[in-house]
Amino acid sequence: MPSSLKYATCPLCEATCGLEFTVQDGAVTRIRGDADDVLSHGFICPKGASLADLDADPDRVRTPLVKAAGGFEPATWDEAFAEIDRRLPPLLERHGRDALGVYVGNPAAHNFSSILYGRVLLKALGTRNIFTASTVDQMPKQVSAGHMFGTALSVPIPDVDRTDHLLILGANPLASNGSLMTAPDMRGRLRAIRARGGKVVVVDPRFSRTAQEADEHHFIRPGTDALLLFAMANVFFAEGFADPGRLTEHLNGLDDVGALARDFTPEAVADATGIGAGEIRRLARELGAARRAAVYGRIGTCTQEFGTLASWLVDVLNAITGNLDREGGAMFTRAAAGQSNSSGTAGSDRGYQPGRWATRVRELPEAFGELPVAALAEEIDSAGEDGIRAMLTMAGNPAVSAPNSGRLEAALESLDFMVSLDVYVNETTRHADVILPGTSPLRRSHYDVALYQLAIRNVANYSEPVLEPDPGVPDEWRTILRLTGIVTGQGPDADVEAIDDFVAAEAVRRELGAPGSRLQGADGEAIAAELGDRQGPERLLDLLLRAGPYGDRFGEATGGLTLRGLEDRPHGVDLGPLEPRIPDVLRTPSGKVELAPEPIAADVERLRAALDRESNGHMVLIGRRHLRSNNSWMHNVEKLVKGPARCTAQVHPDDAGRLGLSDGEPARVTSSSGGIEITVEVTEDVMPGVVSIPHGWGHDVPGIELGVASEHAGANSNRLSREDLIDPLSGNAVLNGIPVELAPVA
Ligand SMILES: Nc1nc2c(c(=O)[nH]1)N[C@H]1C(S)=C(S)[C@@H](COP(=O)(O)OP(=O)(O)OC[C@H]3O[C@@H](n4cnc5c(=O)[nH]c(N)nc54)[C@H](O)[C@@H]3O)O[C@H]1N2
Ligand SMILES: Nc1nc2c(c(=O)[nH]1)N[C@H]1C(S)=C(S)[C@@H](COP(=O)(O)OP(=O)(O)OC[C@H]3O[C@@H](n4cnc5c(=O)[nH]c(N)nc54)[C@H](O)[C@@H]3O)O[C@H]1N2
Ligand code: SF4
Ligand SMILES: [Mo]
Repeated sequence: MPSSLKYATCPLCEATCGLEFTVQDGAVTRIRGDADDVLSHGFICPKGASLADLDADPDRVRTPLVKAAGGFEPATWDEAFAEIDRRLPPLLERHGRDALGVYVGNPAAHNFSSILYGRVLLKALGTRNIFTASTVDQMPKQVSAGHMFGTALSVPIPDVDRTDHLLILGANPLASNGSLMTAPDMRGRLRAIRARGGKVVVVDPRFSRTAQEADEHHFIRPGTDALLLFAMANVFFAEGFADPGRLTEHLNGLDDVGALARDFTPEAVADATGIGAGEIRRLARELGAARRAAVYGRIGTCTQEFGTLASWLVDVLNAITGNLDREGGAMFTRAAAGQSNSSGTAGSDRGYQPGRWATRVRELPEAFGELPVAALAEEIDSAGEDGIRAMLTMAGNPAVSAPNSGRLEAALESLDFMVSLDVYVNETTRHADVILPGTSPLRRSHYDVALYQLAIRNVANYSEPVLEPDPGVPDEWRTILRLTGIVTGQGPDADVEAIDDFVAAEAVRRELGAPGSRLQGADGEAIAAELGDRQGPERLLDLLLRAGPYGDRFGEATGGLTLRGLEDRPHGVDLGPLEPRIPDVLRTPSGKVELAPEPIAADVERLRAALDRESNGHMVLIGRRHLRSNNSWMHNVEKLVKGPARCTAQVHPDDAGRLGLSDGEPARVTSSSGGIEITVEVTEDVMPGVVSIPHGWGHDVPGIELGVASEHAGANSNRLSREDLIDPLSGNAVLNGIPVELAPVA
């Protein structure tokens, strides 16, 4: 058979690179970056290049597994669903819908099936106990965006291709390939900023790969970004150049921010942050003087004690320097499909309403319909009669990714029943009673509904599957709808196609009825008919695209986007650079940017108390990412894990000397949650007083089926993180800045 070329978007991380696959005899023989991709222009990283290895991994689960006395047994789909039907509905009947907890992991956000059908299942489940990886990640940014702009994904994105000054805090896009910023090839884009005479500044407790590419790097004490950013804002107000420019008339609370910033002078924060007052003034003045500048903060500014405040202050600085919603500043993407800030009208909404319900034990509020995963273990082990008795995990590995893994693992083991939709038997799914396999990324279609809302250009790109489906592994939307059938009382053999027709009809109804809908007045029946023979996520996507801001509105807008049109453009469609969107992007009740939202302003008191905190000589733990890793789950690909061990504890030579630690030798790291043993790496790249350990490791627990990963086990840093440390406004876990002790292993 001659070989053929296929093009598909990589679903592994937020960069959404277009890849070119050479396919021969039903197998991928070569993977390259797609030079013609409208966004990535040929960029690829080692993970994307390993998609065929991931697909071929013999440990990848390809058949349902049901737990028996001696461990997991392969089962047919009918057997697996029959088992779920036998055990789950009676449990919900007896204890109520909230007896089921759900955890949705990161790959679900990159999965065309689960992003569109996950919400159908969650609604059908009717439980309030919904947890996701968002509360060990970006929830603080969503909360600040919700309060300031009205929706969770109204996140300003640095316009990196046009900016002259980029201030990066707590992000290492050269390793992570970017987050809340879909921008493949950040190395190239940072170099371009410098080549056009611009400046890149990185603030990070570690001299990261991104810092190496920058003009300037500043160490910062973990968890103190809000202090630094406030002090920069203070400089702008004190020197009289806080000026939102065009936005002035679209914004409330400028004076309030000035008042809140008053006490946070550069001198006041210098000790706490570890950055001198003179340096802070210079950083502020240079940011203000740049013709076009953007401030960008990511995981290091979110998964910390003041995550929401830091996330908010990033956009406060963007606003008061006149860079919010301006070319070369921080701008709002206008995604082609499925985003709440691209339909409807400004000022017509209720805005963000947090805290509609709360967890049972600590009464932590929900945010955007989910509860903090830091509370999951206690909701299982300490909520008594009201507690969670069963779990459903979808594409998530909370046993490794959530705080205090030791406690969470014990809680998972104590459940009455657990189902996992996943592709491996790992630290989490080993606790399940039934594992339902998901699909390989190469064997499913793809459209990145979520991440195109966060891209540095407006793009749309649909991919067909590269390879034929695995025999016996259905698309995940079918599995999700079959589960929906069970929890809605239709039994284990519900008519998936009929449920899907219902879902699609509902989606049409919603689109037509939405305020400001572009389909207002259209004939729903005709639209349903026109969506024609498609089913599953394709039918929903076609609807969302056609009803979206670039859509053909079912014939009303000639030349507009349709799925058919995207199918003919395998390299994607470029819909242009970001454009100013204020005020129409806003969904706050006032229709304005709320620069000093009341709940956020109220949290400033807590930050003030941090000003006087003395450094007590203890070490604090932070995380890091490596280019060849992906959270907890790609360590079973030999190509990615070979070479020097990446799960090490990086410490500064001063600390190593003081604590008696030696490079290459094991150390014991402990916190109030637990302890791990890990190899020490002595390096000046990490700030004194700080230890950097990547998360996602520790593949040495019994009962997992990860042959390669077990050989490169590493240690699970979340045995050290603490469920009691959260950012109160978002409920997000504090994963950076955790007090720990280090000692050599005798
Ligand atoms: N200490 C510390 N902890 C952290 C972080 C940190 O920086 N430091 N980072 C946090 C962040 S940002 C995140 S996003 C979370 C991630 O947390 P999780 O989402 O819980 O963990 P992942 O490691 O992404 O695990 C993904 C799971 O999905 C499965 N999977 C992969 N592909 C598919 C698929 O196509 N279908 C299905 N059904 N399953 C699939 C994998 O086998 C794995 O079990 O970790 C968080 N935890
Ligand atoms: N290769 C790879 N790529 C990934 C992932 C992966 O696991 N591996 N995970 C994906 C996911 S789920 C996400 S959310 C993104 C995350 O993407 P990024 O946010 O870019 O994540 P990191 O690379 O962990 O970079 C975080 C940086 O914050 C620093 N930091 C820690 N604490 C603080 C602090 O208090 N203040 C400041 N200023 N900095 C601090 C750390 O030293 C680190 O350099 O990456 C995604 N891409
Ligand atoms: S950067 Fe991300 S999207 Fe691009 S190839 Fe690598 S893993 Fe895939
Ligand atoms: Mo993440």
